[in-house]
Amino acid sequence: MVHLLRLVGARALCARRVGSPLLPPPTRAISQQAQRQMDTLRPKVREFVERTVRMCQPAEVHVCDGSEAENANLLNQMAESGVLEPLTKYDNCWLARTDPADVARVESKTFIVTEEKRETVPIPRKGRKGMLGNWMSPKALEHAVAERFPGCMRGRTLYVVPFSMGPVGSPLSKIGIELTDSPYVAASMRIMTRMGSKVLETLGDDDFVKCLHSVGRPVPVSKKPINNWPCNPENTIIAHVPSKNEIISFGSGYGGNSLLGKKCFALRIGSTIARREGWLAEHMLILGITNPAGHKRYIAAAFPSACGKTNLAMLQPSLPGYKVECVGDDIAWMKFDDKGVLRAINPENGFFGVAPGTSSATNPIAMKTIFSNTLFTNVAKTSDGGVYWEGLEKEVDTSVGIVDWHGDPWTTGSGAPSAHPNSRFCAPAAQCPIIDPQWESPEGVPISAILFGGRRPLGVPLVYEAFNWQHGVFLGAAMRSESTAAAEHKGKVIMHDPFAMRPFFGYNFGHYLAHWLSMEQRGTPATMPKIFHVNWFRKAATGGFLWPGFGENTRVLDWVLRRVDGEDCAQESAIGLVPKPGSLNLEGLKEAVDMQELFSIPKEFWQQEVSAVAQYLDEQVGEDLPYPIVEELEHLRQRVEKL
Ligand code: GTP
Ligand code: SPV
Ligand code: MN
Repeated sequence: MVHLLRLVGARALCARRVGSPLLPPPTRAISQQAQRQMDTLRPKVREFVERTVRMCQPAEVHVCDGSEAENANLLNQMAESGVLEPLTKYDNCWLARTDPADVARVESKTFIVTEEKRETVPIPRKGRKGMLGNWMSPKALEHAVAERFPGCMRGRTLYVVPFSMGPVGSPLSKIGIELTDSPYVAASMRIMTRMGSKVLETLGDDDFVKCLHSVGRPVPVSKKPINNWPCNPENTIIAHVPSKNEIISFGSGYGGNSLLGKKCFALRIGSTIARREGWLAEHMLILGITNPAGHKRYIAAAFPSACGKTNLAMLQPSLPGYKVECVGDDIAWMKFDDKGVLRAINPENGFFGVAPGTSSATNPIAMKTIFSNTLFTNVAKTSDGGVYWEGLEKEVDTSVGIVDWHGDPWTTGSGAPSAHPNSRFCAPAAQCPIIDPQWESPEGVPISAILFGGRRPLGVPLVYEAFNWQHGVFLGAAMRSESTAAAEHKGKVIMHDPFAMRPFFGYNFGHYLAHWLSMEQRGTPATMPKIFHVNWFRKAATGGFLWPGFGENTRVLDWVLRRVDGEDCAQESAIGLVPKPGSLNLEGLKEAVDMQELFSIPKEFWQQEVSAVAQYLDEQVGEDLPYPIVEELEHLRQRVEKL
């Protein structure tokens, strides 16, 4: 940033300005109080703030201390300016409605910036568009910044948000500072991360990840923001510079685009740090599970966005005697300790969970977590000051009036959904009634099994186990899933989403695979996590799900744990180890399940699957595909031919 901002300072006057009025008014000097706050900052932080102030020209600067009083102030200010509405039915809960043009991550405008393109993305075969991330050169970024940032915060307050990913002071944690002109982002970061003065104290004079964020609408705005949600979708860009640990985001105020600790830091920049330092930064939930004998283990699971991580992380076991506790619902940082045991922390401090589909029937634990101190975005609102979304039909009194996520009156059967499919709650993790006692353990929790999975309506069985680590890495590489509303994709198509990380790789996926394969050398064989593939979403010919899912997924976890214990309950199949007939505990299952169909491995489907994966890996990863993955693919092809 230092280097970049210096250049920008020099070029600011001649740079073409986008999304702002032609002649912005001159800025007044920031207040003495803000200047005093800035004077207390240590040199590296202060330099970052001062350079940003010079470039972005905010009207005011506020260094966040993370206190209750500060938070109350922020929330009340946002309520006054119409950014938030209080949800009077609950305790300290608020609703934000975004501009309908700013509702999800924008993968097409997300870039990794490196000197060499190949550091960021494998070179696709001729004529193919690369699908494993977008590369930008440092020069192009410099230009993009110069076009967007000078004066972009005029009339707004710049919030200095110091945050720790992971418990403050844990050896596995990392510190970032987000400079943002969005009070919504500042308040959300206080929920999603450990935020405030303590972080600055812990940081001292060390380096930190520099996160710069602007909604990209200097005041006075050229056109009135929709829903009081300033954003600049035409000029949105989310850029990451791994070599400098920098994130630069412009134009969007929502989710992973703007809460920069989450996908940008913990996954994209995180994966590049993890590669350098020899660990893993993954799009995974972490849960603790105790079996009826009282033996507790931890499981991590990677499913693509909106494919069930939050739900599994908060599972209410249907099998008697089981207990599940939640460590994290979206991101895991995992490192082998000096005994060769893989240990994981959840770098986050809150849940930014998909609202639609969340109900007392599907996720009662989430329902107990989200009705205090929570920011809701793009859900529907009831006339008695509560929230509503698809899935709550049986829980909300139908006599109340409902306004949809646009703020318009809504009734059942009006066609369009009341809540945006990617509407979310942002709630403190500590409020989760089943938060794991070890969730803030500085050394992390030991991981016994890793699950990969996705939405596969056809052909893919409920669960199967990898033959070994190398095969497990292949299962991650070959992941595919039906697209969801969490990103800008249109329609339901089966997309390749290796490791559920396709939108989040911070470096070349081929190198990422080599890194994963190399992890086997770091682990002790006896405690190396076993790898599984699961699919809750297989459908019957009639269209319904074949498996009841949610709490009933305990039955799959039970089988997984018995495999971890070495029980002889699996048999070989063409695609991996599947449960021996009768070994999946179905006792007490309320509805009949067509196990034949749920576990069938249709030859034709798998032949197509093999060619689709082969084509994808060849076209997309090409020269950078590690040989062991090619080998696994060939072995799968041979086994499927024998079906
Ligand atoms: P991100 O926050 O985007 O990373 O999503 P996530 O992986 O945490 O997904 P989440 O748990 O929020 O689930 C998304 C949707 O999947 C919700 O509508 C859930 O109701 C649905 N879902 C979750 N688990 C199951 C399941 O076992 N079976 C079925 N049929 N649906 C499920
Ligand atoms: C996801 O899309 O995987 C999310 C939501 O968890 S966001 O933070 O917007 O990336
Ligand atoms: Mn996610």
